[in-house]
Amino acid sequence: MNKPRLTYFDFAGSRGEECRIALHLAGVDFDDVRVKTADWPALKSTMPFGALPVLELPGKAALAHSNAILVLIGRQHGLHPGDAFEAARHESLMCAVEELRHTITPTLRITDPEQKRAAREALATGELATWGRHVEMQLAGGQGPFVGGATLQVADIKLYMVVRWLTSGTLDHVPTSVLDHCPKLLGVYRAVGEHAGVKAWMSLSAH
Ligand SMILES: N[C@@H](CCC(=O)N[C@@H](CS)C(=O)NCC(=O)O)C(=O)O
Repeated sequence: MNKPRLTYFDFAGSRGEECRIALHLAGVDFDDVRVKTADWPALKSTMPFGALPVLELPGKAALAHSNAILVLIGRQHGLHPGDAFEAARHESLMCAVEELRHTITPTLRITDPEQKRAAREALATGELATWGRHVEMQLAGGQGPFVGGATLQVADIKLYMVVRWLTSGTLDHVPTSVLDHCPKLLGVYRAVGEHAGVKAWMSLSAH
């Protein structure tokens, strides 16, 4: 291996896509390895924590957990705050995204349609709404449009990806308006989506 390798599933979303966008914005030439679902069982036990994404850098051990990967890329390429407290503030938002995903994941496995509806409706009016309020309060003091002000950093990518998912309508019974009470957060989402580098990645990866 002579260049960085990012391994994730073969779709343009969630934790893996966050890392791909960060690598792209950082200008890193990387191998974008996309694992087919059928190949995953054989690979799972070879990954540091049995999950993806995983980043490999020449001469280093494989690195798992999306936030650790994002922070590393951010630190190495100017996409994460240099100030320790400001960095921790960004990381706390990134942790909040992971916590939220862990709240949602069990509802992805519900097969009974009525149970799923009940769980998702409760999620939308409960944990999702509360999560949005908490994030909004964290963003309240900032100038925007990004978490740290005028410059996009890895925490913005993390928030973008989860807001895109939650407001896309693909999560059955979660209305696309679920975060309408969070104008600052939606502002981060819009600003990331309009960022030239992010748009460039989207058009590249659409092919
Ligand atoms: N905390 C980890 C969670 C990783 C995770 O759960 N990844 C999912 C895909 S988004 C996965 O690998 N699922 C397949 C499996 O666990 O077998 C992270 O942030 O990277």
